[in-house]
Amino acid sequence: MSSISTAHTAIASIPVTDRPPAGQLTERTPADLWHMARAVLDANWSRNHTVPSRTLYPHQWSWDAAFIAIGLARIDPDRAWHDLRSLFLAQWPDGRVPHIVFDPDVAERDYFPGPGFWQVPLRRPGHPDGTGIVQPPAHALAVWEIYQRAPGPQAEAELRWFYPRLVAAQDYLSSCRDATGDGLASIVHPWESGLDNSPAWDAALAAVPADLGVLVGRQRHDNRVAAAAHRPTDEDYARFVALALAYRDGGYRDDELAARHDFVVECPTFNALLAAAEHALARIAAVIGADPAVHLDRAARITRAVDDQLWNPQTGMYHARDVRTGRLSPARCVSGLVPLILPGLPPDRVAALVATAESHRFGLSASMPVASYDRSAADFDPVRYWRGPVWININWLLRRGLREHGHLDQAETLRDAMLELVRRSGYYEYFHPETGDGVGSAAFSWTAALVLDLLGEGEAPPVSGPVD
Ligand code: 9WN
Repeated sequence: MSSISTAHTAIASIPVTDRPPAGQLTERTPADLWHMARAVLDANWSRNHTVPSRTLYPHQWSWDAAFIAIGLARIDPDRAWHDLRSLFLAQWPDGRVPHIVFDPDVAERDYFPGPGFWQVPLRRPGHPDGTGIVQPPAHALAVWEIYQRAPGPQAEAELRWFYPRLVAAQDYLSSCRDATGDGLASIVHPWESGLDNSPAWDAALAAVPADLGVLVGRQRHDNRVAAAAHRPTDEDYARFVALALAYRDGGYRDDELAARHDFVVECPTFNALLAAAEHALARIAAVIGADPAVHLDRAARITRAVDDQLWNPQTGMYHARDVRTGRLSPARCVSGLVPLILPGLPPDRVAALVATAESHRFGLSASMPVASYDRSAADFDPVRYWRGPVWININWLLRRGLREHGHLDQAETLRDAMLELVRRSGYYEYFHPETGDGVGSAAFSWTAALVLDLLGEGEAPPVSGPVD
């Protein structure tokens, strides 16, 4: 792991700041972007993992770790493996991978809700604490990406370490979280979607009481470090806290979810990543001598279920389904375009999804990447979390989908739009969908990591060692 100590040395010389350098914005070359992205990832490195942001998110997050590893693989595959391994050290015996793995050196007051809130029942020596909920399963995809950057005996050993763990994570989601037996995994909390505050959850959340009393004696950390106008409202936050408490107090059990729990929803992005993970596992299995067929079968089954259960012919996209009512959410959210990443999607669905992405609602053809919510919706909000802003991870996935289905020109347009956005604004957490201004954390890890991936794809820079 010599490259990890190199990273440590680099970190020491980088001031921990969450602001990009002023000036020179329009001068930035791809090489500048590359160096700046490395600096963001180095500054956000903490002992054995990368935090999403020093200010807002001081622990390790699950799907962030996958996106971060994809970028790290471009500059330092050892560090990518190491980072992702640290997440899986917190995996539960039932296979779930916590949505946050807590850094024991971070004080409880520096993030809410921290380990004291989650009170995870099972603490195992040598395993870090995490939460009891999950995030989208992007990790198999990341493992396969890292392997491809630097294949060889050591990388094969990593595949062998990850394979049973990834399979256990998939098994947990495909069995315990299949609340209706329809072949889709349900989320039990908006935080599990990764698109936390999306209008996709509004209909289902309306049934959850917004009791502000649950916030009494509990201090929101997010509003202390980010503008309240960008973050979920107190009402929604109260619902988030109440749902987390209910799931926790039910012992993090998943039986009879639809009858016992107030929020049980099938998300198109979550399930598309679940199927994409099976495709990645098939490739991994082929390298390590396991059976790819079982994964390809599962991928095909999940893909069919996404298409059967979540497609809305009126809107030409997928929608979240409230398992308790059986109804699709009426909101047109970007999460409903992400199934484009699935290889087995019927061609008419692909055509409809691309048309929806290119329409005025999402604006794929324009110079700006795709917004997180229908731009023409009355409640479209350009700065509030997942209710309008542009996010790089989602656009990176959409670009993969475009390439998967041969839409290479649109994929290039999207790549250019993403690079232009960070060239102008920096490695922000998310971006205003009209002005392109950066919003949220100014040194956000997955933005930097995925831009490294986009840059690396074009110019094939060195994968390790100093780039100077
Ligand atoms: C709650 C860390 C995470 C991302 C999510 C993003 C946001 C947290 C929050 O930050 O979620 O998990 O406080 O809103 O929505 O996608 O993983 O970057």
